[in-house]
Amino acid sequence: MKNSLAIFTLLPLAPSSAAASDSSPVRQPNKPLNIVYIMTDDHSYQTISCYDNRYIRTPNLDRMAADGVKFTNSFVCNSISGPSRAVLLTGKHSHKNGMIDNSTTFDGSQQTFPKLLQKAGYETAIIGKWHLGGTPTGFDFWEILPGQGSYYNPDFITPEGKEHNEGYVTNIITDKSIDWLENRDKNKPFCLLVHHKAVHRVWAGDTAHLAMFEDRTFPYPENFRDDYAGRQAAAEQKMSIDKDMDLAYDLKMKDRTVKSRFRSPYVEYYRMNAEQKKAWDAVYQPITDKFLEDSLSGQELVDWKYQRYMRDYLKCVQSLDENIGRLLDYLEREGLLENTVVVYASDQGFYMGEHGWFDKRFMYEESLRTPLIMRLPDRMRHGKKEIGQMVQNIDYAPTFLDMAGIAVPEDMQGVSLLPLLEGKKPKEWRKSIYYHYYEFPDEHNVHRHYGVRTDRYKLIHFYRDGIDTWELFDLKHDAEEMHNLYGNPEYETVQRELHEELNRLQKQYDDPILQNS
Ligand code: SGN
Ligand code: CA
Repeated sequence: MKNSLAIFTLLPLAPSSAAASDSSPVRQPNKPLNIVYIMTDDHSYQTISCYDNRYIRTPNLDRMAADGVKFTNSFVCNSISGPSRAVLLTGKHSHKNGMIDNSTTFDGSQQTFPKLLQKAGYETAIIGKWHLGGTPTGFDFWEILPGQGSYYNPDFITPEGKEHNEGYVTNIITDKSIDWLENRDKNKPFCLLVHHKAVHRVWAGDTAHLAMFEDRTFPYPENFRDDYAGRQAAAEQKMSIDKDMDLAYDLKMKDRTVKSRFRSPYVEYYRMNAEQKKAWDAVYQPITDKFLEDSLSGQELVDWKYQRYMRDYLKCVQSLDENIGRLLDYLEREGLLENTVVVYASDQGFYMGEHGWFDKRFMYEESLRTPLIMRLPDRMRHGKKEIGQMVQNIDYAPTFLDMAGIAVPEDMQGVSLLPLLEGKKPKEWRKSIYYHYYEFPDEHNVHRHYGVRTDRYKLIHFYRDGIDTWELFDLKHDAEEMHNLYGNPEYETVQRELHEELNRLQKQYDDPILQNS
């Protein structure tokens, strides 16, 4: 097979500086659109039924997609929490907003879309996970989780100090969001960011859902037993279900004979009140007893870990979906849906056993992609339920500004998605996306890398810290990204064109690390 076809025409992106067009049918001058942006943590598109129905039904997320649009090629710039949140706020790649990894502190003095909305008369709020260090700027109201926050009986940081809450975090974030909507200044348009903790590790479900999925056995992804041949960085990671998922900490086997790498493996359990502990023990004690009795090893143990992981993860998704339903119902009851865009996204994708993994970080599909659903008011619907153009989280800030009728600043690197929502087919839409990940070694040992993805191909460079490897994938023939084609003579032209495209993107986005340096 010869692959000498041109991979793309090099078209410049539509300029991000284009001021919002006044002829847009979606905005009504005297009634600016409200924005509710719901972001979850580590929620994979594989576990949203309108994207993938193998694992769980998510009727409320599906309802959002049915009453709006689902993006089928939605990506992040840097697959990790803090950086993703900084990209969201600024509309800029990590090297431009300064938040390159989770250990950096976000410079809150810079331009963000909530600040620009505020200036234009919006009331702004953020509730839930912040994970950018310091405290939020650009918000009239904020209540945030400290760091990663807790699932059970979580503390929040508020402008008045620390506040303790009894209950389960997903319910509490939703309650707080509804309270804020109820008590906001009703003369102003609003933008509310609802940032959930779930479905982050250690995947602790609400007591109401603990028994769910226990009778299910989930199918294995095709590349569950990957040998990482030809992919050094993939071989060196520490995020495998087999080797790195902890029986006590991650999988909740609470018994003094279960060895753990963690000094305090039962963090969530020790936060629970007596009633919560009782509900927890009723589910996990029999599972622990059976686990000790069976003393599994080898492949049987790996399979058992995968099933446990899936069940616990899905319990958290169940609660998210129900709470999203609760928030949608509130908006509907209040008559707000007719002038509010409700957006759903995760801070990045997640591995549900693909390559044998949990976690994210890599530029491979499962963590490069992120779900993106927008529930639209009637007047914005154009019959098109799926948007296939490549979009990235740098685009959210320009989109929200455009929705509010505010000109998108020149220095934002994303582009407004409003034309796509309006059913237009912009001729000059991007043909490739740029990615750059920096957090090494951290606990999962994923090497630094950057790369380009087109609709068919992906080129990645892993660099620094003892690695200098390139990977090239043909997604049409190898959707699982198991065969590194870099250096394969049949892909010589493709490879050269991808290098050129990568160079072009690094120039366009002004990333100082050029591939040949
Ligand atoms: C924690 C997790 C990691 C995870 C990072 C980043 N460990 O450190 O597994 O990769 O967060 O996640 S844990 O023991 O604390 O759960 S992120 O989504 O916040 O970027
Ligand atoms: Ca995350």
